[in-house]
Amino acid sequence: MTLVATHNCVQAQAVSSLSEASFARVDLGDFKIDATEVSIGRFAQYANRKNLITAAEREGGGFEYVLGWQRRAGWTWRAPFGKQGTALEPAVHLNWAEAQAFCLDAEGRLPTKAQWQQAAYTERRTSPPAPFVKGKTYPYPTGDTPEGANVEGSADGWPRHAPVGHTRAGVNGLYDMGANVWEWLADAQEGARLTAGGSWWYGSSMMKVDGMQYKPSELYVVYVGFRCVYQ
Ligand SMILES: [Ca+2]
Repeated sequence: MTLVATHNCVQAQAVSSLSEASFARVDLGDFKIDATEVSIGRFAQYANRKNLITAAEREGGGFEYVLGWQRRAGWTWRAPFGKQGTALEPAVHLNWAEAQAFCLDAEGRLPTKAQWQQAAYTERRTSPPAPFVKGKTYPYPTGDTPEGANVEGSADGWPRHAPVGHTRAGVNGLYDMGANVWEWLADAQEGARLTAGGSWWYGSSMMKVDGMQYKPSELYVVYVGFRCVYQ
């Protein structure tokens, strides 16, 4: 199967668990969007083809926040917490330009705020499964409540990030638009780029639309990943 054959630099064990679900796109009419955050396995295909060395790899490792930003040696998109990640974990420790370059290579782009907001909160499917209602706008990407998302703490089953597509599907059948990892958006403001959805490090309030935050576009940290949109 060609999909698996191209994952030559991912551990054999990880390759076998890279499901095609992490490549799925949802058609929202005006645009399509990845059903999940971009996974390590998917990013590996691209990075290996491009012989890509990311800023986190070049500069000594990505960051986590412990009473301030602290660099962690060896923490990269391949090894989000310092040891090899599995193929379905979200790709993190990537700055805005690295995320956008991936999407452009896939013939897409990072979502605009308007696109991401529409996808995350307003149900567009013709016949969505219960409890979702076509045309309804929800406060959370999970629906009326944040239940089912991977937020702070381990009560949700995930003390840190979850593999993509493993939490409960939310509005428009999308996974982890709320929490798991923040997602880079296209919108810029004085050297910063917007991020949306919150993460496993935050509570559920950051999943709401007003939880979006601008972050320095050069930032590469364990809490921020991305997904792409396609025309
Ligand atoms: Ca997310």
